[in-house]
Amino acid sequence: MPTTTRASIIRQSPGEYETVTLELDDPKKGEVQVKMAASGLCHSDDHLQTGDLQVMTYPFCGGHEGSGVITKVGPDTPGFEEGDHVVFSFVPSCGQCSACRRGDFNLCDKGALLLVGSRADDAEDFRMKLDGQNVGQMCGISTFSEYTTADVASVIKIDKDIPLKSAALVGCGVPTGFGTAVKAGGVKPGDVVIVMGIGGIGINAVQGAAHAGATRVIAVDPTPFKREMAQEFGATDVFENMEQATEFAQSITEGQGADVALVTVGVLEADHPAQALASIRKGGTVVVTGLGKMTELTPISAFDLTLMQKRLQGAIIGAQSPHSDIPKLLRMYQAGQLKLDELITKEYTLDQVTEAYKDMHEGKNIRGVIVFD
Ligand code: CXF
Ligand code: ZN
Repeated sequence: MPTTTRASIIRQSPGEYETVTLELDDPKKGEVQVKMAASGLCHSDDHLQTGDLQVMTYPFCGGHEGSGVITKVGPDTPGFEEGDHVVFSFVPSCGQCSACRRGDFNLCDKGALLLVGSRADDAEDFRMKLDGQNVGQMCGISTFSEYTTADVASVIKIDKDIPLKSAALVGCGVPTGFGTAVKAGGVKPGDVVIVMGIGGIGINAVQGAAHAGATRVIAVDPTPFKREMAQEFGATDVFENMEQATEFAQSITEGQGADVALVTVGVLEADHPAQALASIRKGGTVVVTGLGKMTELTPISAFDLTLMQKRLQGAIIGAQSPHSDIPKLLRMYQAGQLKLDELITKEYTLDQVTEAYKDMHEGKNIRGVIVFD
């Protein structure tokens, strides 16, 4: 018996989120159904509204960062049962494909259809319907919905004493930002690090860089509120723009520049990677994590790359391994070593997605979160 669920969808891109009632499949083999407790409002779901990120199916149900409680389990879901508390990872990780077998769990082959929003093994098979029409699930999970059904490759069981509202954030923003610094960026004790853009990702890059022992965590954002937040999460220095940050990094490194620059802007523009490359020292690393118009090309200085031996690294979910690194982040939270509660600026209802993204664009939020009844 399919479940009905209220959910926030987009009918085209550019477009706007609206709340509708969908029919949701019961879990099939390897799937669970979850009653959502909370969903983070990541900038990537807004990229669907602006059209920067184009998906392959419309309507499309948003949301890729969330937590909840299992209501139904399908066959072949060992280790999961009704009542389990879970968080979703926005990338699945099956443990069996060639990417997982070589240890690149964040690059799992099951992620190939994330922007189709169908089941991972069949681009025509969808778990959500609107009046009989297929609805794509954002990243195969769709957390902007009272209930959702997903592959266990995207689901991580968590301790029941972790507040679900804060736990939701370890599905995207926290591992993406933290991993951008500690894994993809390889920040080391004593490093000088520039974090370019302080939103839900950049703030966690700041906390990751501070955690990894960077002596200077230089946060760059034009919004005063974001710069203040960055300081609360471990930034040692804050600037409005990259020119100022680069000049400062050079001034404390005998003119060399930062060791690592992390591009965590909300909307990636063509010249951002080059700006970041100009801010680092010879042999330093730039990590590009922000999303923008995904069809756009980015001009890069071959001089910087070849003769200065600079490294330009992309990262998805901060190059973290979802099924091992997400539980680690939650253990750090439980041990008081990672801030999660403080990331949440404002709570919204499911019907307030558009309003939440308006607040985000006005620079009012680090992370808005939908809290379900
Ligand atoms: C994005 C990456 C592109 C697909 C949607 C999710 N990552 C994090 O927000
Ligand atoms: Zn996200």
